[in-house]
Amino acid sequence: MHILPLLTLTSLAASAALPQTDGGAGYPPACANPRVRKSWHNLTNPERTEYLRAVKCLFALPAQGTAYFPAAKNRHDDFATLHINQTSAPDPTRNPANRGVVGPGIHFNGVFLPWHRYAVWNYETALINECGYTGAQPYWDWTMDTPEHGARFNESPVFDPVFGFGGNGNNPSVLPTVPPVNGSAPNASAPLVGGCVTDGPFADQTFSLGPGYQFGGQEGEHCLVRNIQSALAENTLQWGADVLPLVRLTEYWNVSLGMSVAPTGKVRGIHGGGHSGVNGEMQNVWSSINDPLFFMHHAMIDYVWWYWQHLAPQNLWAIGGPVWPNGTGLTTLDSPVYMTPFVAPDVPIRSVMDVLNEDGSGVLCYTYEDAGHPAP
Ligand SMILES: *[C@@H]1O[C@H](CO)[C@@H](O)[C@H](O)[C@H]1NC(C)=O
Ligand SMILES: *[C@@H]1O[C@H](CO)[C@@H](O)[C@H](O)[C@H]1NC(C)=O
Ligand SMILES: *[C@@H]1O[C@H](CO)[C@@H](O)[C@H](O)[C@H]1NC(C)=O
Ligand SMILES: *[C@@H]1O[C@H](CO)[C@@H](O)[C@H](O)[C@H]1NC(C)=O
Ligand SMILES: *[C@@H]1O[C@H](CO)[C@@H](O)[C@H](O)[C@H]1NC(C)=O
Ligand SMILES: *[C@@H]1O[C@H](CO)[C@@H](O)[C@H](O)[C@H]1NC(C)=O
Ligand SMILES: [Cu+2]
Repeated sequence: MHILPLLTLTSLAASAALPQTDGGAGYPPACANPRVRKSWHNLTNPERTEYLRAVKCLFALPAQGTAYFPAAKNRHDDFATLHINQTSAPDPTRNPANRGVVGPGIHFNGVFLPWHRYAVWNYETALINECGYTGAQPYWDWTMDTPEHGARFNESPVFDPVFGFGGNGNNPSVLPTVPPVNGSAPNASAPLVGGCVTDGPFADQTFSLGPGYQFGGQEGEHCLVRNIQSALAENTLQWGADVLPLVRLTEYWNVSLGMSVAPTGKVRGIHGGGHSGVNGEMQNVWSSINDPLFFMHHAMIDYVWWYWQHLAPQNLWAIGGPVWPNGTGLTTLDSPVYMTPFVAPDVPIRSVMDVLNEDGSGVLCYTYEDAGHPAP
């Protein structure tokens, strides 16, 4: 059985659930023509090629934030610098000259989902406005790459060398330097990373931000590293066993935290499962955003939040959780989402709650094609 009635837009329109009329096709006036995000599994090969072309275009455009982060070389790097800067690093060994924020951060707190939603939206906007991309941001429905669907994670179409993002690193014994970290950061001495990716569109791409919280310089340019962990991913990313227990939770903060600390008691939630499943750069809490798969994964995380937001009327505007990962402060709809100055204006969380902007006060305009999985 599938959850079509509650979640497809056609049924929303048919049931007159939308508050205002006539933005066309039942969409609200402020969002008459939403971007419709589809599962990568369901894109045609020409659609996949077009997305990959646009991502490569961002790598070819100059950075706009070099006044703040001189090591940024291209437009893709601009997003990396913001994520690194916004990721909390209470580490006294961090070089003060390039440490970025030592603050509440964007993980394990209430702004985690809104920040990443707004980041993906701005990335999608850059693909469209700066690279002429004709589609919407796809999402990586990794539940399709698990035994639940008779599939293997490492055989996901996202790893295709021609119509995907390329595959695994080629040298799993290589352990690039990752700065020592404490707290909730990855265990740097664990064998987390493999080798440079050698096929696909990003095999020759070099990165000047990261690894870790470094804003360039120390490590020089480095390759894209992956070390796919299929067993971990397959055990963490199934719809029935992992997503449903999460979306059955009824409080925003429980859902948000549950993305990283699984309600099932497993070591990782679906957020960590995607990052650690790809591994390498994707495993890095700061510089995972270098891997273009970051945006595919976070679109799926956003899909799950969006899905939950539409499971009950009170969910759409539900917010909460601490400001600091240590539990201090309370996140509200007025809490800021930082994206300035070279990606997008800062907005309050309330501006990114409703992806269809039904009340006209927000900044987003997109929706998801439902993945067609069983309802909770
Ligand atoms: C980096 O983080 C610091 C600390 O919060 C902040 O003051 C600064 O504006 C950020 N820089 C950019 C370019 O976002
Ligand atoms: C990391 O934690 C260990 C164990 O608590 C401690 O000995 C070390 O000084 C910490 N390092 C940093 C950089 O905070
Ligand atoms: C970190 O990883 C190493 C290598 O796998 C392991 O020996 C060590 O126990 C781990 N430390 C923690 C704190 O998990
Ligand atoms: C949310 O999580 C907290 C802490 O685990 C728990 O006490 C509370 O009952 C949960 N709320 C719901 C509605 O599940
Ligand atoms: C949490 O972190 C903030 C910022 O470092 C600090 O001011 C506050 O005292 C901490 N709260 C607790 C309960 O540790
Ligand atoms: C994706 O394709 C599969 C197989 O063709 C189909 O069953 C499913 O309904 C499609 N999903 C969406 C969201 O279109
Ligand atoms: Cu992040």
